[in-house]
Amino acid sequence: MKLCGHSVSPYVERILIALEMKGKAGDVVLTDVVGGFKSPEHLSHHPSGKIPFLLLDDGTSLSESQSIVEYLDAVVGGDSVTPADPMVAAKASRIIRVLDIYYTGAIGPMGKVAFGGTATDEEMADAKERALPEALRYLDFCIEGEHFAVGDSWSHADAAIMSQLYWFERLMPQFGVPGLEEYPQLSAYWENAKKTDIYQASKARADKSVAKFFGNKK
Ligand SMILES: N[C@@H](CCC(=O)N[C@@H](CS)C(=O)NCC(=O)O)C(=O)O
Repeated sequence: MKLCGHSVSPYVERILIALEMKGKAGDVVLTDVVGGFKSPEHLSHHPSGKIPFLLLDDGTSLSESQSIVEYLDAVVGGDSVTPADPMVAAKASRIIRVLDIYYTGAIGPMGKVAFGGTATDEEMADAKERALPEALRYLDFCIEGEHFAVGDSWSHADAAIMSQLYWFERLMPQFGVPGLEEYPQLSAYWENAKKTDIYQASKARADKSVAKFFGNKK
């Protein structure tokens, strides 16, 4: 199986982290986008021309990082990243939704500006003063442990959080966004998560990929 994309993307990293948690990192080969970025072949697998997408040996493809994590969790074996307890599983899923809906929506203007786009002063102010603090408060509320976001082992929620917070730490200071100190559950969790081998390996991959694409200007 090929995973098309690069570690510069938190969505690619979500999948690679989840595979590491499963002890199955070797089951998927990370490759460049087949046919080239935004090529007709790329668009045939992902109509928005985004990364990542998964390409099976029989040509079947699947886009959307979370759908890919869930598919791989079901087929590659190893430790499950979906909690067995229904409530814990739902809470892990809630964290992922908070990240993918509220957090990702909130950082939109900063992301645009950081990667060469534009945002109005009003959009930036709303993101920094309202939307991002609201999303982080919600995330803080959802995190239940200092070592695992929910339950008593790694889950796909941890993979989603770690991959997004890598970019939070890397980009937000340049926009004057304060750190995570105001969010007690989240900051205690994040301080521990950062020290783990799983996060350090992800950070090393992402750092290398950022250097390749942006020459460390981000
Ligand atoms: N919801 C998607 C998000 C994917 C996404 O936004 N990918 C970005 C890279 S981080 C991308 O490919 N952007 C290129 C573009 O939009 O042209 C997922 O979870 O896979």
